[in-house]
Amino acid sequence: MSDSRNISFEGELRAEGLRFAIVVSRFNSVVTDRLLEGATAAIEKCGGKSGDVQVIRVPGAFEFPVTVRTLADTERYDAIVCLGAVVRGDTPHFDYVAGEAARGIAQASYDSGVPVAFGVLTTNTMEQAENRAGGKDGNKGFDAAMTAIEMAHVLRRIRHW
Ligand code: INI
Repeated sequence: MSDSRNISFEGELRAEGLRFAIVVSRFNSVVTDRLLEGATAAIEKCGGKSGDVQVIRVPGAFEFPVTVRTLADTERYDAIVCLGAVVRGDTPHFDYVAGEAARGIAQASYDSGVPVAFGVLTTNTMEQAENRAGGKDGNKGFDAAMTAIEMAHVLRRIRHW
């Protein structure tokens, strides 16, 4: 097609000049500290500056939605990353915490228009969580930050099209 507007695009993996908030849960901090290392490594790899990254620690994943919504409402951030680990126990608690975290984070992102990356592990065991936080299955914190960088550019480009 020859229409010059009919071009496809993807967000660039360039973090320079972007401002990020990373919300990290203290619950299961053995895992979430590793996710944070991965996320900051991703931003650094893409040229982001540590002064443009604000890290906010919250008690657990259930606290993500209201924190994300409040951060998004400040309009200070190009993207937000949530890093948590919800590990299944013997009671239905897991389902409430993981379900509300996912639902509320998504809702805050839809309502605010700020991209929010879901770096929240939901696993049956701690071993599975550790494998995904810098272990044999990679680092989902790194992946979440890469998604945040890409989506910041995608939404910016859509808005300025
Ligand atoms: N919070 C987590 O982030 N991960 C968990 O695995 C978890 N479990 O298993 O209970 C958890 N619970 C705490 C919850 O997120 C809240 O902080 C708490 O209910 C107070 O609101």
